[in-house]
Amino acid sequence: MSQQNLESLDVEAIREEFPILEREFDGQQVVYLDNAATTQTPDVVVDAMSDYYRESNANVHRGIHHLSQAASIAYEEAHDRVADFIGADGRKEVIFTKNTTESENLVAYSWGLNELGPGDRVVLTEMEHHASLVTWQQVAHRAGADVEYIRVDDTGRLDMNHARELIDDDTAIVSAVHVSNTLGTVNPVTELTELAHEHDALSFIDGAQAVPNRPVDVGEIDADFYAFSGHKMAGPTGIGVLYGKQAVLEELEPYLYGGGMIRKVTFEDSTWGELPWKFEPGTPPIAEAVGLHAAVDWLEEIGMDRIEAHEQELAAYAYDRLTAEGDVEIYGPEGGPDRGGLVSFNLEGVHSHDLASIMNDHTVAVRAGDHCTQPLHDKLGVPASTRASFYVYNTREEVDKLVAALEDARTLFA
Ligand code: 7TS
Repeated sequence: MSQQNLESLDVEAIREEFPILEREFDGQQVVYLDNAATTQTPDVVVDAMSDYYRESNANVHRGIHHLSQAASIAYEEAHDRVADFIGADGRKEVIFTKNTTESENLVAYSWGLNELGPGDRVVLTEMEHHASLVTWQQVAHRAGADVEYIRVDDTGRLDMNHARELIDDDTAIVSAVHVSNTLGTVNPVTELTELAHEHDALSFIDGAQAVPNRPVDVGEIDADFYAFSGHKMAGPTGIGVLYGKQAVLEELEPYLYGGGMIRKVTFEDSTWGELPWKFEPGTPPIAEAVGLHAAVDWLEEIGMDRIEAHEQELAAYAYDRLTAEGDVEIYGPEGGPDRGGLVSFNLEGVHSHDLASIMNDHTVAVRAGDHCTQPLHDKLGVPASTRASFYVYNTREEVDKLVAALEDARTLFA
């Protein structure tokens, strides 16, 4: 995107909606570059949630009274808004969960434990987050199914020839991350879904690092399932989304049982209510749904294509600046269309935890560790990495502060 278009994204005005970005520690303003873990929350989202508690708080789906009706409508409308945002066919395809991890577990338990068996193959990628990798691995173990991993090549991209070899008629599901939270790679998820469908397998896409940062249309991708979290997209913690194709969800057994999800209960047995409530027993995250609705409104007002372009520009800038340092190893593709807005790296001779600690002395907030991708780090041959991840409110000056902090780390540790 051109500099002119970037300027049309008024980052300074956006930053004013986030008072937390003005916080200072030891007299230095925080530089928040840990957005892949959790993004900050704009005032409109905080206000929407506190207005809900002040004006409409009650339990949903139960009451005849005014407040319960107001809460129910707000909760249902949040489903509609999210459905519209990701191109789903309405609220029946949008299940609210706690987070991406729970969305993964819902499908793995409900579909996987019932449908997988010996001889079946679950195909993952080597860059899966543990939310997907551990969940499918453990459910496959219990079901007696095999797990295979699509290789990551030297550039940090998926080896699609290997994908074509692995995805065969024994494959029951392909579960792939849309954008890697460690490598930043944007994966060809439509192609992977097509491959899965050619072999009558299902496809599950982990969109935790995609939906917050780029336009996503689940209809275009055609995946059977797609998951993401509210707290990585300017929304609150405590709410996640599982999109599922209605026809697939209708066939699925519930994962959790209880109140609010049933049609008829006798002492002997029970039948299930309509989608999506069949998968949302108990009191759901109502205020969080209201907050997520506000976050989606806020993101769309800015424009997902502009958010994507802004992050790509920052990631490319960070990639170039870090490469120019000479003693920094960066993982994943070069800055460009198939890299999302994050950069993981190591400074020669310095452990990532030490580096993150030096960064913190400069009030630069980055992540150090394996980012819940241990097997991928094993493959990269490093125990950990340092990750800077960007959002719509970050600036080039903040990238400069990150790079400037490297000098201290060299002096102290290298
Ligand atoms: N999938 C991906 C690709 C992720 O990046 C994360 C969280 C998850 C799933 C799990 O999301 P949750 O909301 O259920 O926790 N990733 C990170 C991270 O990179 N650092 O902290 C959390």
